Amino acid sequence: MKENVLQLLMQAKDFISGEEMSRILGVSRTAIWKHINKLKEEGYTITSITNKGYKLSFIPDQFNAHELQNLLKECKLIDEYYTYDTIDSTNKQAKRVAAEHPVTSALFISEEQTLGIGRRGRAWVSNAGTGIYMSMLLRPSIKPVNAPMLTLIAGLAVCTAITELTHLKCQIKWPNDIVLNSKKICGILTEMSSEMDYINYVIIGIGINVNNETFDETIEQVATSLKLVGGEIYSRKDIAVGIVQEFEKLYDIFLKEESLRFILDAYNQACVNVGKLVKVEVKGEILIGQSLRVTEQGDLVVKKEDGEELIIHSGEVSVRGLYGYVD
Ligand code: BT5
Repeated sequence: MKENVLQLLMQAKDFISGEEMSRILGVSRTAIWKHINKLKEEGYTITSITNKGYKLSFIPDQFNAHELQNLLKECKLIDEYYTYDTIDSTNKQAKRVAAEHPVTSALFISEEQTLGIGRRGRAWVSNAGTGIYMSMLLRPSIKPVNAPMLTLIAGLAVCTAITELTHLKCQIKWPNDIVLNSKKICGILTEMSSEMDYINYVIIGIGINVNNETFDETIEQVATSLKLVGGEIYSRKDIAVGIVQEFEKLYDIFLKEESLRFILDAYNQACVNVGKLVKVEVKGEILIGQSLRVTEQGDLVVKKEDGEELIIHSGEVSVRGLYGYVD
């Protein structure tokens, strides 16, 4: 009900009376008043004037499903929105919802994660209120083998949206990190449920350090935030909305082409690996070489010292100069 009161306040251009809200929502004026007070406690500024009613004049930077839906009303990508104060992992929650209920597409965002996950069982540190922890549940009609390309599409969308909104020049570290000043500000985890030739669903999880001021010792050498680099507090909501909008533009084209050809120039320009010395772990073996480019299938081409070019599909890649790798 509180969400419905908020939605009416957001829809009203000016004041809306308690009487009108109680009529629309079928509850008493006292109930409306109680929900208004709860919203005020959560940081919303709501002006009230006798005989005129209530007017919403400030919205805090917290995620709210109705508000996101409203901000993304032009967006065709997402059917349902779910927001949480706390959750184990938005990727895990997306999987649970996908299993229980036949939703086509959805966006999950939480203020914090208690068990945020990275690739290969690693953890994603997800402190309350400072970052963006979001997952998109999608059901693309593409070949399962092409699904990993969605990580690269998401990476470019995050990089473009952040650069546009903050004017901070971030770069992509193939295949799933976004870096700023040689440290990690974002990680992307794409998971899939599929059969041999059919995708049941894909979940694209995105974690971004936005207004963090410190990091615990497990990640302080590798992590930074937009605030630490830009010196400002940034709106998590604007960034999350900007990413979904940017992702939708690229995703629509990708569904038709099932290739990364259309973003290749932009991707390679934004990709911090290109031209750098990299250490790649492939099936337990460490290879050192120079990264040349990312291909339209989303692979990284690395030239070894003997001149042989390797096509890397996935794996652990350390880029010289990043996250403390200097030798
Ligand atoms: C990733 O894994 O970078 C993917 C992270 C995806 C997180 C999102 S948040 C929303 C959604 N829900 C989830 O539960 N997950 C997704 P990987 O490449 O394996 O990198 C993990 C490594 O990044 C860790 O071992 C740390 O070294 C480092 N790390 C962990 N938390 C970090 C943070 N907040 N900022 C920067 N680096 C971090």
